[in-house]
Amino acid sequence: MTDLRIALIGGGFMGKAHALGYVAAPMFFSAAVRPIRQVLVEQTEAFAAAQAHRYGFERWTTDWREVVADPRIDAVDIATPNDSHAEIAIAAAEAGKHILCEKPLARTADEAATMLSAVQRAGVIHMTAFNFRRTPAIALAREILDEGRLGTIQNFRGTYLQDWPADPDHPYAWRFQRAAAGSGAVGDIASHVLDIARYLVGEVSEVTAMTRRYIDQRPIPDPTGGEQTPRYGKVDVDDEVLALLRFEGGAVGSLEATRVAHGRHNYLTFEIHGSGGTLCFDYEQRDQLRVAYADEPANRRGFRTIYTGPPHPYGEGLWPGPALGIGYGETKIIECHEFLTAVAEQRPATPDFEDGYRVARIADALLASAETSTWTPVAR
Ligand code: NAI
Ligand code: SOE
Repeated sequence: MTDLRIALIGGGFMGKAHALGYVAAPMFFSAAVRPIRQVLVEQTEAFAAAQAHRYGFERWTTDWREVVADPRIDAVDIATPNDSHAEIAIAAAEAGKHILCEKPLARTADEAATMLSAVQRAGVIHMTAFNFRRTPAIALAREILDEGRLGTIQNFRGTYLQDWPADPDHPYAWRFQRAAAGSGAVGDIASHVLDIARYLVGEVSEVTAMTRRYIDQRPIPDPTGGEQTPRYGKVDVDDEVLALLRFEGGAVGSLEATRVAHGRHNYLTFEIHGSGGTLCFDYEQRDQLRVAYADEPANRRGFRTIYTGPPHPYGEGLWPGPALGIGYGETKIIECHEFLTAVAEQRPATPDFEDGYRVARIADALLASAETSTWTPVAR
């Protein structure tokens, strides 16, 4: 079996998730290649060493450029904040490395376009880490839609409501800075809803949106832990986006994404209405997909709940009983398996940088519409 030697750049939240993916993918699914956790890159020697030991990487460094140029590396996994995705991905593509890059692919669609061009020129495998579409219940929704019994798709209603920074005293971080993140809820969490909307319904042609920022500054953590008067960082991105969508296929839709909905922790949901029925999903009940078919007898019509398990997408590799449950980690394990398999089979991965670029185009249109308060076409 061929080894795939991986460099992981960024050892934070996603560094952990991706490392788990590489460890566990061969445990859950038939391995097409053997992922080797070769090198972990972080910003300081101490943290790089600590995370390399924790996540089982053979070596570590603070210089991603050295790693990307290293002939001993086959694939680069980008798990850094949004502002470094493009530079690293373009260098990795030019060095002939396959790439798994976290979402959002970039801070803007134009930046994403440079990444897409680089990987297309290089002919490497490329993937954007929209992992939620790997939730078995969401992949099952895709299967049900392909069967056609839901008829003509009329409406997509998507939400992503969180409250992790709803407290104004939540510390300042890169996600609150346009220069580092590109946008706030739009790129950080609405991007997931947009990937699911494209995956299940199709391309978005036009949007009208509004954005809001409720918290304009946040305390800058004091590394010394001193008691001096806290300093504050200016927040220059959105906390919330509300939008109406038009799809190229004729459906319409709505999207809400916010970071300040107290009590909503990871409320990623969709509801799809077709002429033949409805699909409902709530990530906080992620092993369940609810479906209602219009052609049921009148006295039997209503929602049924399907609990995903062995007969459903990815079931052959996950846990052996329905409703044993999957977590966030399994979505990353499945995602890493898809990346490894695409590389082994030398075929495009999904979702790829084209998908990441398309989502970025919609995100740009949402932000532009919020500025002009007009319906805004999504550039191709
Ligand atoms: P984080 O802040 O927890 O970790 C980022 C790490 O990257 C930090 O440890 C930082 O030191 C390191 N880093 C920054 N610049 C670097 C450089 N030049 N070289 C090496 N290391 C560098 O951030 P988090 O939450 O892991 O987010 C990383 C990316 O993953 C973002 O693009 C974010 O949007 C995405 N993300 C995706 C999720 C998903 O569900 N798909 C979930 C959370 C984050
Ligand atoms: C914060 O909103 C965050 O970590 C996002 O960055 C991720 O993409 C999402 O999966 C979980 O929440």
